Amino acid sequence: MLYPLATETRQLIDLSGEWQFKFANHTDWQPIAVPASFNDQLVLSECKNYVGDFCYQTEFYLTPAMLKERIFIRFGSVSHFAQVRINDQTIGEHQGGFTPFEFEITQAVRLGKNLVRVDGNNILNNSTLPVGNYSEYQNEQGEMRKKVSENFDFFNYAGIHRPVKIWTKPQSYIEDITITYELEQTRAQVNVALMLQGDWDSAKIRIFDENDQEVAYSEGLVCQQLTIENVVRWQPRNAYLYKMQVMLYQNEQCLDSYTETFGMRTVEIKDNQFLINDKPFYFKGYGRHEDTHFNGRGLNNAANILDTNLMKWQGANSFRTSHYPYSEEMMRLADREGFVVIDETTAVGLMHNFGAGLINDPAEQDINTWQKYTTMEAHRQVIKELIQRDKNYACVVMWSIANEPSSAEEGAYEYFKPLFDLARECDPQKRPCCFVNIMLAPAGKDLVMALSDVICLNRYYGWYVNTADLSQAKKALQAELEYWHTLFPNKPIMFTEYGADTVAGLHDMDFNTPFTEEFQIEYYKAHHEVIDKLPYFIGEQVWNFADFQTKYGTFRVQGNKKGLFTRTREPKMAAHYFKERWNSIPHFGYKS
Ligand code: GCB
Repeated sequence: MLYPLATETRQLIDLSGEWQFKFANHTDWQPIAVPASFNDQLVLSECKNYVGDFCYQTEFYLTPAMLKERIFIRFGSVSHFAQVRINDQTIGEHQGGFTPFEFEITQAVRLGKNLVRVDGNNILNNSTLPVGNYSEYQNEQGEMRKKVSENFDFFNYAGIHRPVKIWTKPQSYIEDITITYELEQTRAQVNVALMLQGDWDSAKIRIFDENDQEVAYSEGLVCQQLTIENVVRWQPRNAYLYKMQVMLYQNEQCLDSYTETFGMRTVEIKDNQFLINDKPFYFKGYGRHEDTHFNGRGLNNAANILDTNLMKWQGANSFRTSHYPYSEEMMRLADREGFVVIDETTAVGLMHNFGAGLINDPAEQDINTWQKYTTMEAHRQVIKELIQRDKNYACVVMWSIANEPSSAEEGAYEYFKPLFDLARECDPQKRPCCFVNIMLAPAGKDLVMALSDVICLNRYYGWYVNTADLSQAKKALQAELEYWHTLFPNKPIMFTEYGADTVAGLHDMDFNTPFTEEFQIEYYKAHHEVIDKLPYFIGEQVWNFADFQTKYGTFRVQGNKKGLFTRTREPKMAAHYFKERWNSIPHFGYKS
């Protein structure tokens, strides 16, 4: 799916700004910012925690020139369901809160003023991703209310989270561009598959380097091959992006033009190493969240740029899009800045018995996740949409099919096998695929790891278990890592999460006091003593980059405090510790 850009044949209107908003059944509209979550803009707790239907609307204007073209409306994302109306005509709907969708609206628009209305809802349940525990109850006034208790550890922010754009395209247009390539030393054979609409007789492709010099040209039909000599590869933290201009022609006349940027690198897993451009890469970085003050989960470009610069300052080279596809703006930034990305679906919360003791109905306690949840369809959809959207990014080196599913329960392998197959089939670049394993499904109990190319572990020894006992934590960690290695000697192992909640400003003489800034550092040092010695351990992604908002719970004090930075991005002491560490670990060849 192409990112919305203005070109010489396409116009773009960005509808970001102030829209009108109301909860369903309310009569009064009120101002709201788009893109952003509605939750933190409305002050009252019942608004922040509202579950159910809501409406957004705004106006846009079309000129006579625009009406000669085909006209589309494109949403970066709406959490979690949206039905779109233009001038009272229903145009289409989309389920899934973290992927873009686009509808043609040519037949519904008119010259001058047009009205767009979005009827959305933020309900999550047993069939959606993420998974939520949905219920209904009567409040003190006897009114029915809906409730979603998150089956995951981040706040269920909702609304129009990413930009909305009106995009004109010519009558015949380029719908999609898929780029694959073979790299041999300094030569690249680039294969381009075009999806084209309407009438045309040829497509011309020009590739430009970063100095805007043309390095390859071809003319033909929907599949074309070009050769680039003296290729500069995309490297972690040293990105190089080519520009591919695709032009659609009929009778010598250019009908449409679109420019896709792309980098080229190889990815391979061999002898328990993760090779990028044939060299063993070491992941240094984070699991993150799209989470900021005011914007909630909505796009915050300033925060994205600040975060990227903070990660550079620390010598980080990678992150995982925990636990959902991030904005296209962030993906483009990562591609440009050379951050290596593990690109994750929305599959989080796939564990029915997670808080078994807290499930009220004892009859529910023995029910198996893979019988209880009906997420297969949503899971297939998000895998397809994610890969379709992000397939051309060089920064994406691996797809994460799920975070912490119940992978030790019977039925887990059968659930995941077709999903890994689907991801491998959908990806034109055939990148590795993984899932992220939870502590409750350790080596020997987990049933899914055979499908995963990398053993990605979220581990909390010394925090949720062996709390503050770092010497026991080290022993338990070492034993588990060795066990995984015995089971899968050729698979590399990495942390996709490890961390300890830390309240900024909390200090103690005793370095073993949980929640203090001193303890956070000691916790990480203990883990590094173990992993630095293991040649097959290929990366450390800290949980989390910054403190973030979660649902309410006795384990959470205004959210999750495992950030190395606060929610407003002040560094905790551990941020400096990692700056020293990561700046002294090379991106390649650390363990060789
Ligand atoms: C995990 C989850 C993450 C949580 C984290 C924690 O394993 O993947 O979403 O926030 O633990 O802090 O407990």
